[in-house]
Amino acid sequence: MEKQVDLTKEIDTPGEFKDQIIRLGLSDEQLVEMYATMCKIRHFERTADQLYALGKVHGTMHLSAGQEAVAVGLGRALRQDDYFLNHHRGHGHFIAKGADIGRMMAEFLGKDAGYCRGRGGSMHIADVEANNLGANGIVGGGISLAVGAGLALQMRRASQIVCVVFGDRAANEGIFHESLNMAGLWKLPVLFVCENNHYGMSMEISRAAAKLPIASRAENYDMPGRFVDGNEVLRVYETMREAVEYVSSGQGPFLVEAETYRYFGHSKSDRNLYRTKEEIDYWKRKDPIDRFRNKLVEADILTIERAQEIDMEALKTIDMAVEFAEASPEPDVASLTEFVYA
Ligand SMILES: Cc1ncc(C[n+]2csc(CCOP(=O)(O)OP(=O)(O)O)c2C)c(N)n1
Ligand SMILES: [Mg+2]
Repeated sequence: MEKQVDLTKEIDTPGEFKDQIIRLGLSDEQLVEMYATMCKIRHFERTADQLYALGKVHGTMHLSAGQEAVAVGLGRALRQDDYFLNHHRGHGHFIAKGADIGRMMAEFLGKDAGYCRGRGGSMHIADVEANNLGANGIVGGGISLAVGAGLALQMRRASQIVCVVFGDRAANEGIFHESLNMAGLWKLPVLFVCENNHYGMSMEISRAAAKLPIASRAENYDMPGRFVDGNEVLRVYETMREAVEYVSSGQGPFLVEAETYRYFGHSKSDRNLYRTKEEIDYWKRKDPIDRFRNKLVEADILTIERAQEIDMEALKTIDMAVEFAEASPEPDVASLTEFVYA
């Protein structure tokens, strides 16, 4: 079977960017902030990788470098008090949704200041008070939890929605189909976001899905479905904004599939032997941060010098988060059995 992506195809349509900005009504400040958040996520992932190599991180890790535009486009479209669930590759989404980077790093290092008091690690960042219902190491696990949260919101007649992010391979699990069916049937306020990075561990999507795009599955569950270039932050934002408006108006659930690519291996045990150089080169040309920076510079919204400064400031923020995490105490041994039972 042919791969899903034509590696020779044009990446951007000339002249599109200015139209997009006008249509979306984003200020220069907001655009630059989106760029800065993408830089922060990239540095966060690189730094987390380095900390792992130094043996400081407990458990494994799934890094999302390359997928920053999905996180930032979605983060801007969601409202502060919307509920949020995530999967194992979720650092970027939490950062874009406003999580405290120091507490995230502390969680990775198993420190008491971490979001789960150092007990969860990279795959378990949760902050229930901030309506962040957590990440999940069970592929597809968050999808059904989102349906439960959506039902609770509907019964309470709340104005918020719940958003859940999951991977392309989670969309092949039974839980995806059961959950979308229920959400479509009961018209629950759930935004389903499938982050299609082409791989579930090492197998390419075209060898795993009978029909693409995944977004077309929405029709079977009576909800709108959209496929979007997940490496183009403004297109992601526009699509997510449409989806958030639809779901929060009470019309029911919505499925968005954002196509993107991860640069690192699946997890820390991946020797990365299954991708061609041509494929990697294609996606490097489509890099979400480079593309957005180039467009901002072309549109005179950012100078190259200012872009470099923003990048350095992002790195500094991450370094400070690491300092905070390293200086934080270990959890008290006496608290070992706390949080085991609810
Ligand atoms: C129910 C279940 N099956 C298998 C696994 C092992 N596993 C962890 S991640 C993964 C691939 C997930 O791929 P995808 O959903 O596309 O997310 P991505 O890793 O690409 O972000 C698998 C099979 C698991 N954690 N849970
Ligand atoms: Mg995947």
